[in-house]
Amino acid sequence: MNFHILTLFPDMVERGLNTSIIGRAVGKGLLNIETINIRDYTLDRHKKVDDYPYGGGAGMVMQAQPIYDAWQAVAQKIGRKPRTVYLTPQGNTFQQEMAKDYAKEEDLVLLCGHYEGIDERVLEEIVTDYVSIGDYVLTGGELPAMVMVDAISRMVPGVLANDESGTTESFEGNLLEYPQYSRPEDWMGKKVPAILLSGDHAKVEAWRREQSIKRTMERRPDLLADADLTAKEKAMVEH
Ligand code: 6GU
Repeated sequence: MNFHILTLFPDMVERGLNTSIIGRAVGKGLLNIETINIRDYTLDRHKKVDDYPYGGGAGMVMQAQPIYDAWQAVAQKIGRKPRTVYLTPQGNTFQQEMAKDYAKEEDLVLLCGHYEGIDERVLEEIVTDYVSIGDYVLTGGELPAMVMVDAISRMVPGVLANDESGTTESFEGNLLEYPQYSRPEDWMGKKVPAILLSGDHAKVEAWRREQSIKRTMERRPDLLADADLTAKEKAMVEH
């Protein structure tokens, strides 16, 4: 999968995404992460990419021309109009299901804004999806773009090793993950639950399932409405 990230701060994005599992997947050729510096496309002789908002008001607005030309360079390279996400607090809140859906794309453009926003006319021309990562305001779209690349990439086949697999974890079936333990068996007098040492795989699975449901009830009861529960589990949750 190819990510094309349009940004005024390519070094921030590059440094954030070249480590750990994502860095390994790039090394393996499963992912390509290309940053495009919007400033490289300005036709302004002072390399300016923003200007005052018509109608007045605080801050600066990113101009249409450099963004459109940077996006066109990507479209030309891949030979078609790519799905194009604008990262904005005004977008749809990013969810695990959206990460899975974006992971099916061969190419994805992520447009990072700064200042007070981007000239609406270029957004109308190139943006297919408006995405936010939550209800708070950040100074730019770079961190949200990195969040999206991480969440999408781990859904691309081959990016996670088998033992990192995404099937038994938080948000699968809208349940939170069960608690995990590793050595030692006793840490500061706190014991690992005995069932996990029993070697009885069926009992371990049943315990983990119960813990997932309990944890979701306590921490994210809002998820339970859409959780994949058996009739028996639903009855338990309701009592
Ligand atoms: Cl996508 N951008 C900005 N600037 N702030 C945000 C956001 C995006 N999502 C949440 N806050």
